[in-house]
Amino acid sequence: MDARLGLDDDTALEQAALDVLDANWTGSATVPAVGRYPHQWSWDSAFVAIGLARRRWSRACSELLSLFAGQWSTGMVPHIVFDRATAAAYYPGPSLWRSGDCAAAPRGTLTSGLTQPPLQACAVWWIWRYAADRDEALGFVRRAWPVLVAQHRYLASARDLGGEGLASIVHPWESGLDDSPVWDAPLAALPMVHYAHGPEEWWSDSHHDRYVWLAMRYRDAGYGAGYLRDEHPFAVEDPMFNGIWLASCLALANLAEAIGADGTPFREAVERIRTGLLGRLWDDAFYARDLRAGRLIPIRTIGGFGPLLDPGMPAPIVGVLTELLESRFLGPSGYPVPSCEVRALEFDRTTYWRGPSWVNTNWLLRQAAAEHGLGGLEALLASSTLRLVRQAGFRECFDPFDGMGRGCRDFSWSAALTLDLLAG
Ligand code: 2M8
Repeated sequence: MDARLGLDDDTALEQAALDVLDANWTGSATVPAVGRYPHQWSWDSAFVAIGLARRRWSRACSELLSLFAGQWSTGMVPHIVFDRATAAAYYPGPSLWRSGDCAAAPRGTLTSGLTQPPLQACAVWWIWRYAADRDEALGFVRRAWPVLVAQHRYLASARDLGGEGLASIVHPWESGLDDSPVWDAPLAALPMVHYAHGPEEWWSDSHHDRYVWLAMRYRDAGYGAGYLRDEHPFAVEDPMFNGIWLASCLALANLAEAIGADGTPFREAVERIRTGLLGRLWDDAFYARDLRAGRLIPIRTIGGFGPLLDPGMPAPIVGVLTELLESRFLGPSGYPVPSCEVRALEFDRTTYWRGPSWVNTNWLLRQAAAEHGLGGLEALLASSTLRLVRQAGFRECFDPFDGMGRGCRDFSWSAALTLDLLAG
């Protein structure tokens, strides 16, 4: 299903989105796309739950609970929870991660050893916010609460590799913006490696080999926190990951009120992350910091707008970011928002996170615009995203110049967030 969906008919568009989500539902979770992504991914599931919260409330809860079953005893929520039935259909699968050999991994559930942007508390907030039955919602939030608290503790301890309040990612896959040009330099600093692996049409061999090599090194070090801190060769403080973490801390502070818990630690975490973002990642825009090279990575991508998710970002910074977004991302593209600055040498309109526009990052930026009272931007991001899916279907990503669909068809977060955008 990827024919033009009809420009005006919201009901048909909504039904088409629900059909995609039903087709991608395994009975316990939603796969990002049947075939190419046959397991449960962490931030994908958070986006799916957000989209379902106003349409299939109970399923939104089940989606997250299924992901939470993969949580490690360290508190880490893994980036993939594998479906044993389709284990061989995706590379790298459980045999690369070998989570079963790691004492911290859950028993009976196979997962990857990495995490992804921690959007889950925001998704739980969405579910709370749109619940019809308060008692049922309270029951769900109480179940999710210890998982989220442990997840956030893990980020603040094991992942504060720079010691200044920000969480580090230790693999490009943890960013969710996998092949972003931001990772080119830290990847180039790794030794040359070659592995035989499954067919890949997305990456150059050397990049993918390095992804696999990094994952194997971390695995062979027993996924230890000490190894990450002292030896792991890839450690980056990413503005999108940390902006999402901050937004989730705010959600936890709000959820604390709902269940009568203490929200103070999460409000303090918001302050700490904001200070880290401004002190460590801000220059003339937000950039990722390569901890191993000890420098900012001077490439402007969609990731640099993550800190806008903070409603407390100082107004002058919001002004600079808005200007940057309009002049170098929105203006030059017909179908925003490109994942890389259009005039950058690294920009590539055809390749995944190196140029194409994505529904999830559009949705995040729309949330950010709403937080800062930027009504025009909010409306533009909503309408241009709906225009993309109406014209090209629920594709994985889109050409930022002509809106052509790229990557998978019937992609879950594109469908789910369409539901949320239609609901206003
Ligand atoms: C992409 O990432 C996976 C690896 O995790 C892949 O390329 O195979 C990214 O777009 C990521 O953000 C997303 O969560 C995942 C599943 O949709 O696909």
